[in-house]
Amino acid sequence: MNFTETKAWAELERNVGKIRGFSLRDAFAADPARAEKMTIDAAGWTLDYSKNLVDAETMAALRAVAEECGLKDKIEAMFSGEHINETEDRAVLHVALRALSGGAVVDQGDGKDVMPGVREVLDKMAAFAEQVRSGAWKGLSGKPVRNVVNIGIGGSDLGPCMAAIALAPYSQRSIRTAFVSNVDATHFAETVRDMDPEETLFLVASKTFTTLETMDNANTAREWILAHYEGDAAAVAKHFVAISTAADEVAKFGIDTANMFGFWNWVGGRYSLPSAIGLSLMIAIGPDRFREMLGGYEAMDRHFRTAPFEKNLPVTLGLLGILYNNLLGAQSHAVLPYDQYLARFPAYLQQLDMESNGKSVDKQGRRVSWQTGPIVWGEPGTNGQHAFYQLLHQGTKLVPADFIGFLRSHNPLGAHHVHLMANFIAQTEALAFGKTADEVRAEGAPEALVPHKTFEGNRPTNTLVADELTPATFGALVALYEHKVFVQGALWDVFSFDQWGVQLGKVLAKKIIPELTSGSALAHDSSTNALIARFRAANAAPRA
Ligand code: G6Q
Repeated sequence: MNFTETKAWAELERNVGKIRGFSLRDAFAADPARAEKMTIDAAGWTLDYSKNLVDAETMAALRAVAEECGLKDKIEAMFSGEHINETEDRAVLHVALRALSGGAVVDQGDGKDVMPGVREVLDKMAAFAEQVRSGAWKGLSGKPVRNVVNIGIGGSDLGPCMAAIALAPYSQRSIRTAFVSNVDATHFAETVRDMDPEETLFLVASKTFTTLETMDNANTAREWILAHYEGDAAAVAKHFVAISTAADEVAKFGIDTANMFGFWNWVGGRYSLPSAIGLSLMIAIGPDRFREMLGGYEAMDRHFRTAPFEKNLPVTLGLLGILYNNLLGAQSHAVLPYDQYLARFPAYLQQLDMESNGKSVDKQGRRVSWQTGPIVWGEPGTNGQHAFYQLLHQGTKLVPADFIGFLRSHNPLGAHHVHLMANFIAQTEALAFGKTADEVRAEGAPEALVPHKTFEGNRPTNTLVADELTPATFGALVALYEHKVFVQGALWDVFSFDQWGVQLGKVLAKKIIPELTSGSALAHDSSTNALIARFRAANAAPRA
């Protein structure tokens, strides 16, 4: 059942006038305990959702929608290894990657417990990470590793890249962690330009080991290493390891499969950070910190699975998002981390959310008549304030936003953290309560300027706060958003764990590759033909 078929949704639709007319000013004035009543905690995080356009009745109705849709059973189906990724006939068990304090987790497809494999790979990663960190792992010429370069794209890049930045305060600073993803050679060239090949270790991260971008970058990296060692093929085994599910392809590349870290088809790319795909992160922060991160993930997983809906963080975030997306017409959702270490978190979330729920057919293959996933975007505060917040405060669009902040800073320099957090707190206050025309007038503004200086307010935000950005709170934060995406996909009745929408462009690019470098006849549309012809002409002419 999708959300539109529930009685509770019909009730919400009947009350849409009342919900649209909701006033945060009035609600806070009427109930001094509103913030307290609308604050919930889990896994080191506190969510204050009181600055949303909801009262207790609306929240109860949203939770009733989730109940009617059978959300509880759907959550259980994921955790118990059912093949809920039906279009690929796979279990969805990224939660098993961090279920380290529990017992068996069974893939219902083959009836096997996946946990022995999970633990084995984790131990193998830990042993390898320690070798690299201690300097015991050496390049061909005997030098220890100073540069770890992860080559991967999409799910094999965004998670570890975002996490390596987020957990930099915990990293071993003598080793630089870098990421090459784009097939644009600039990414490789600029990343390695100041690196000594003898001190560089490449992690080729690709579930399939056939992805065009990753294989181009991996081949170029191999040439770069071999050029340095005058073609000595023994260098490949010392300077490359693989993270993949495809042993044959790894061996073909020349990487010793003893130095291959496996994972499984029940781990989706965008959910794979806690798998071997996180090896670059583990080398950076060490196996103990990596396990602390998994502990944070697991704490949020447990909360999601067991907490009643009214106290459940992922469920609450998911339901509020549905209210704005499906009842109040919001097209996008902003994520605004007030922490420089979370600079890449919005980019990571774009894939997590938009690749999961950017679908337009339901599970029966019918075109949906409702909106599915929002456009997710954001930048770290306070930079965003000096850029796009104008639109958030006074624009014509409804943009629900999540503000994410930490009570303590890793860099307690001068008054920086006080200033950062003052802005963090002030923004949600300003968005919620605005400034009336009378308040502007009372400040002595000329009448002509009053409309320009007025803030309507009533702009909804969530505030998420943790004590400090640690591996554990970080893991819990990622799990929180993974499960929020799950909740929304479940209610929209879409398959959140496939990504067929990325295929077509890949297939057409493969067809166009030989066309760009030959003079073959072109049979595309006139625009595509002209673009190809233009590229051919430019590259046929000698470079000025
Ligand atoms: C994520 C997607 C996708 C994938 C990349 C890389 O959920 O599946 O982003 O991670 O296309 O794929 P490989 O790891 O197979 O190279």
